[in-house]
Amino acid sequence: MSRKKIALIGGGQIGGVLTQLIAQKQLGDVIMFDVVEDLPQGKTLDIAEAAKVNGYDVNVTGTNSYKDIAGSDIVIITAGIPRKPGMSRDDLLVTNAKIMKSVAEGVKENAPDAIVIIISNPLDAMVTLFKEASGFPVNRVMGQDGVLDSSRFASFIAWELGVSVKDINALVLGGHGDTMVPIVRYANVNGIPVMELLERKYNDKAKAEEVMNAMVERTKAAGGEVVKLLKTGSAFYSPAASAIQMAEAVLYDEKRLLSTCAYLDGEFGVKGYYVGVPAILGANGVEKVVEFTLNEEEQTLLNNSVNAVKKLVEDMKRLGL
Ligand code: A3D
Repeated sequence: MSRKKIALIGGGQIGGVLTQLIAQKQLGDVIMFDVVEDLPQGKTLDIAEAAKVNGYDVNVTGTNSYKDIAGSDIVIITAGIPRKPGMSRDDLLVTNAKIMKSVAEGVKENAPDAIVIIISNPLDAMVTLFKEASGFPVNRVMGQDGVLDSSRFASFIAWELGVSVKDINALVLGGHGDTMVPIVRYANVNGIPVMELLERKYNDKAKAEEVMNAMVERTKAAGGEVVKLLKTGSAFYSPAASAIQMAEAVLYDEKRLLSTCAYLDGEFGVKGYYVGVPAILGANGVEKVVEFTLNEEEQTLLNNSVNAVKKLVEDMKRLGL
């Protein structure tokens, strides 16, 4: 069996960590594309030269030509600018939409059969734009948001309860913005509801709710918290790790049920938009969006988040992007 080929479009902070993870996990050969001359060549040369020490045996190369991504099985896109302190993801719309259009053309022309995972922000709008500009079928175009947002939520719960994060199940739905929806009702520690554990810890229902609300708000603002501390860019280790989990689900046909920015065709009452929902990821990309019953409050919050995504998509159209 020949090795898989993974193209990374964007060789910045996230692109670098993606390359390292792919090499260390030996998921396939990496071709890193960037518009900046010599950057992808230099970054991949550095990582390739650690192969002996790290014990990996895949090819890691860089390019400024889309032709070199031909035959890629998976394309992961991080091209675009990240946030600076004080910016929202939506502030990146105009710049990154122009970049995403050119990326869609390059991928469509040179890797027409690839499964595409997008990370560039504002995420839901960029995934929509890629799908429209490339004409790829919806199962082969997805965005990474919920894996990271859910991981952040799980981390806060684990730290609060003093248990391993491996035992936390926590799901975040909706658009990858300030309106995202952490689902409190189903957050659990190996099946035990988190709310019950908090109530027992504090022996006080109101205090437990207050602590949970703080974790929900921290999850929603978690990307901004990192931006504020870094001052020069946004999170890059955790977004890369999250996209790799999705790529592994596709490469190994794992049928993982992961929170994914996926195209909705009526599920959760949403039609024609990309939003974060639970979906089964396997060899065919997004194989199925998995619906479950939301209570009234959760549905209202999700609708609110979908409206924020709709607004961005409309803004893109209005601006002719
Ligand atoms: P950064 O380190 O700036 O890397 C972006 C790279 O894109 C740079 O190397 C650029 O040269 C390159 N680039 C610019 N224009 C093009 C183009 N036309 N074609 C190819 N490459 C191009 O940013 P980063 O890696 O930190 O972040 C990348 C994107 O991911 C940003 O839009 C972030 O906002 C976004 N991001 C998303 C998440 C999610 O969870 C969804 C988390 C963190 C960051």
